[in-house]
Amino acid sequence: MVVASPNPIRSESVRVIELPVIDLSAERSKVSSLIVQACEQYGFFQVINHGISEDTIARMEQQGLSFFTKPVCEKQRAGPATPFGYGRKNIGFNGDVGEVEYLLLDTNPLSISQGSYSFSNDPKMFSSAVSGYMEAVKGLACEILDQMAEGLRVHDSSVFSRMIRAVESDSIFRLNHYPPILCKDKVGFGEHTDPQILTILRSNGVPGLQISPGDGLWVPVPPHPTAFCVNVGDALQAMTNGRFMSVRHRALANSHKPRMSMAYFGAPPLHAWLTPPPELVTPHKPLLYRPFTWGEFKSTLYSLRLGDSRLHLFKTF
Ligand code: GA4
Repeated sequence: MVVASPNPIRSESVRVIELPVIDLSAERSKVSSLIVQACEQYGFFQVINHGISEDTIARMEQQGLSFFTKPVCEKQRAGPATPFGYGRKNIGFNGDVGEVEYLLLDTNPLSISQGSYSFSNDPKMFSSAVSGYMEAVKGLACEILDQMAEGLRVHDSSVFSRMIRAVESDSIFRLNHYPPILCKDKVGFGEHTDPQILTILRSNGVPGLQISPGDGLWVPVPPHPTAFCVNVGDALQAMTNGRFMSVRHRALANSHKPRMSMAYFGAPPLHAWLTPPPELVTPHKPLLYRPFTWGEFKSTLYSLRLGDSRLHLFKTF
């Protein structure tokens, strides 16, 4: 459904789309076809009845919020975000900035259990909240990826989930904090697509996320009280031979309330090849991107700016 909405950034058109809210407890074949439809149409959808307990989410949210309320010098004890640690304003290495501070964490279970997390008042509690949350969102991401493969009628239904289940998976976890900014409609995190396979996002109920369906419009995604927001990343667009869309999105800072989002980015191992399963390459749908590894894609994206398109550099024609 499309409805008119007041324009949050002057000179830009905005509309409201109700993103599909998919009930994961519904009948499996129905769920998988709804997921495929959403990925083809929007590249984004929300999931409810996802099986992740409120307690697991609340524990992580509470640890994240208590980290961001610390003075900057204490947050800096997490080290610089190169690749894991605390960062503020600067995004990536090529001059992108935003009204955001963040904590980037490794998702590897060994790194979590051995991580020192000395920046936290209670490092053990922090580590247990992260490992509980990681296990849960990774499980959810794998379940959704399996349903995608089933909905696409791909014979090997774990073809996508296998990549993020792998011990050497390059998945990361990011906590973003957008302090309230009096000046209205400031961009907290500039427009970009997510490079990985799948993103599982949860925010603290404060609006800010917007997606761009590609026609120059920005569409706010109002926060849902219990859902996770799921989106397709560049790697999945390549592995579905362009059937699923990795859609540009951004986050605005709120003028009243602090916004915190928690994003799990499910990624393949560095050596994994991002090629589509055979069923998705046909004479009518020839191979859209040349084969490349996640490692190669990752070095390309870190040489570019946040808002740059990257996948087209790998196109076959
Ligand atoms: C966007 C998605 C994730 O937040 C992220 C970001 C990464 C970073 O902040 O270091 C990147 C950005 C993200 C894409 C282009 C490059 C890399 C900043 C940047 C300019 C952690 C990721 O994997 O890619």
